[in-house]
Amino acid sequence: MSVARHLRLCSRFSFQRRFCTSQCATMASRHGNTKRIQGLDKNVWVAFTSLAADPSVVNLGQGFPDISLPAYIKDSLVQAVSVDKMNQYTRGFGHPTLVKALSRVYGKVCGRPIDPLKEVLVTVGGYGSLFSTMQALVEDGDEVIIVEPFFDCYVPMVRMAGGKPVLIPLRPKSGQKTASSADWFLDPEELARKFNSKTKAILINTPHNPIGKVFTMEELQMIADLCVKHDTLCFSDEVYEWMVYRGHQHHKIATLPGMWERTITIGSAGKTFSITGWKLGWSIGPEHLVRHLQTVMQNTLYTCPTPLQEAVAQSLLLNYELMGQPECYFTSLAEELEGKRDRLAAILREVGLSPVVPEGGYFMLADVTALNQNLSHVGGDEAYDYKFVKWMIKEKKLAAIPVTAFVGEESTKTFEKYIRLCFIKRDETLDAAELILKKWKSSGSTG
Ligand code: IK2
Repeated sequence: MSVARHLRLCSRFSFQRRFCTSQCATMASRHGNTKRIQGLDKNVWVAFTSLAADPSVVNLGQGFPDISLPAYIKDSLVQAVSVDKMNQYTRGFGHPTLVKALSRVYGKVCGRPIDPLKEVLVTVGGYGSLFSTMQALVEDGDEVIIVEPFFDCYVPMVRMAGGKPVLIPLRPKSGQKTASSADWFLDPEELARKFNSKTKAILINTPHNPIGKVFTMEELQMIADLCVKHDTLCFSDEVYEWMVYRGHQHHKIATLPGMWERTITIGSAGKTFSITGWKLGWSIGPEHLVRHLQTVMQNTLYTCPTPLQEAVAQSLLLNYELMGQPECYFTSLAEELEGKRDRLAAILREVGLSPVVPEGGYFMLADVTALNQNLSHVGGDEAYDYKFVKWMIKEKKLAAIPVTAFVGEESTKTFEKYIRLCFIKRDETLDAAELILKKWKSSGSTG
């Protein structure tokens, strides 16, 4: 190409770019975001997933397993796609085999029959289940009580539905070191004060992300009593229901007296079978509530991928038959994870960090105060844990998640000394994390 032609093209493109930029600026000012997403543009996963994507970083950040999966889970998907009709749309509210499998498993767990067609909705992960719940049941101006820390999407989802999040923090038991997730509790009187005539629902999460608390029967009963007294709903996020460690038991609030008819229970195939990339989840509850979630589903996503649903159904049925036996994945995964939990806690203690040992789930908080890491040179007005994790990823090649991503502004000071680490990881990944922490300690800046 001649130089003259090259220059002509360049100036034409740069004119076009300038023209486009000014057009875009005009359009952006005329077509801003809707009110319902105002202020919701920041997201911890978007921010930290890209930072942890560097392959040289040991990733104990976002909650996805890197352990190997049971062969039958993968085989069941291969089998499903090999049948022509499994590659086409299926029933919108949930593939028939999957809703039947869910009604069998949860019928057994809840000790009541669950209608697969009317009391179950299959959707896109626990996220989809939470979204359809909020859109279907939270009205403009409704208050939704949220236990803090909370899985980060709860507040935006309540806001997008027009509701008002009302936060209640888990507090450390007075005078105790928070060595276990059981050391965090809801103050019954403080919780009672949050309920009023505008309260539509309380959103709970057990086992809890990020603390790992497994709510006791007494704690759930206290919450249930308030729901019944104030005639509110309960949204119970139980995506880690099978990951509960020795000495603790998962209870479903929906099974307490007066609660079935007012509770939506949220579950996840991604968490149940360590297949987070499959993004299938479900809501289970009474017909008079689930039918509204189904309305949201039919008018938004309509249906979920058929082969994935078929494969999850087959894996559920197989484990349903194994319930009570050691090979059942519902219990064998927790056993495998308990060893990893104990190992990570030991590593953290060895380098002088204080872990909060979880009773359930696959996350562990670590108090990083003992590291005494001076981050005053890091600019910006972010909370300490945000600065700390960004610094740790860059300098130490170890990724975690800052805990203040899971709290409102008022609780930032309480939680910014913690980071969250995920331990559903292969031994080699935990080995690599151990190496980093030990080197860090021997370089003199820990403990
Ligand atoms: N509810 C809770 C409590 C969750 O933890 C999740 C998944 N979170 O995983 C990311 C992390 O915390 O690192 C969900 C709901 C969403 O589940 P799903 O992946 O099935 O959409």
